[in-house]
Amino acid sequence: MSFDHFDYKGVRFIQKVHSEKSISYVENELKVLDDDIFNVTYPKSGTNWMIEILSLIKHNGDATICQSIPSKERAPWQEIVEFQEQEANLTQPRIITSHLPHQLFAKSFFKSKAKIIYTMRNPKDIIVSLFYFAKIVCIFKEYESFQQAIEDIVKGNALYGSWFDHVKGWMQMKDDSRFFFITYEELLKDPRGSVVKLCKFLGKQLDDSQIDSVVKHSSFSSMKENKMSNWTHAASDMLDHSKGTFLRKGVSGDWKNHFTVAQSEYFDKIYEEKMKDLNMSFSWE
Ligand code: PPS
Repeated sequence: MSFDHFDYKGVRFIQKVHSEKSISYVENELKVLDDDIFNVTYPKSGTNWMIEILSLIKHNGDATICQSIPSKERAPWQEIVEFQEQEANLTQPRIITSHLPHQLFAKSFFKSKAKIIYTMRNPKDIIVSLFYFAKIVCIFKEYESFQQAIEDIVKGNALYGSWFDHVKGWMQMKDDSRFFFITYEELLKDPRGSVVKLCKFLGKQLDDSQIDSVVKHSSFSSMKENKMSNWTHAASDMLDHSKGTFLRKGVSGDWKNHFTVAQSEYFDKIYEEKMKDLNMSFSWE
């Protein structure tokens, strides 16, 4: 995927969406509040799914807000140029989304009691998701081949830099009580159990029917139907809706339909080398 980009402290950003000023604002000026909830991910890891879950938890399972306010306004991306305008409209506890790597995150977070939820996904499925995403985002040039999409992740040339560095950077916080990490695969396997764990982490007490409502309204089928969550509200010069849908397949393991055996072995070898110092295993392994 190619796009007009600039690098900020070695990380790749999108010219039309970010600016040095908008990233530096988050890094150095954003005033993090103690009850802020940050939804942090590498792109295509389940960001929008977590926005929906957190929005529903915040509103005790009531889907009214999710069905009336677009996800990008309910839980805006803090590093984009429009964020400062959107920030003014957020109600507490604020849900703020970010794809920023650990080293560029808001300095004031580290002195606060705010919380981070970090969602990870099998990088092979991220590659597949990105491959299709590149077809619908107007400012991206489509990949010429699937191998190119693999190389983008392997070489750290995709947006927001290296997936490996992103995960390793954020995992430095794995034992911090303000940090909760979960995988896309766990969310798929046990959505209700995941919501219960999230509520516990957030100190939110929901009864059984409220939890059921969170699970129901954040399901792939509900989100695909919900115009406020499925990105059909995005302007046609941003997403080309004739080329695909944002909520594409919503499964794990689709990589098996796209990687050749050789590509899978190539990626596994690089994965092993780059992740060996982390000493952690994830649910997709
Ligand atoms: S982005 O552009 O970085 O914000 O994308 P992100 O939201 O992180 O990831 C998009 C993928 O998440 C899938 N998705 C879901 N899967 C299961 N259940 C639910 N509710 C759900 N919501 C979003 C979405 O379909 C993209 O994955 P793929 O594999 O492309 O389908």
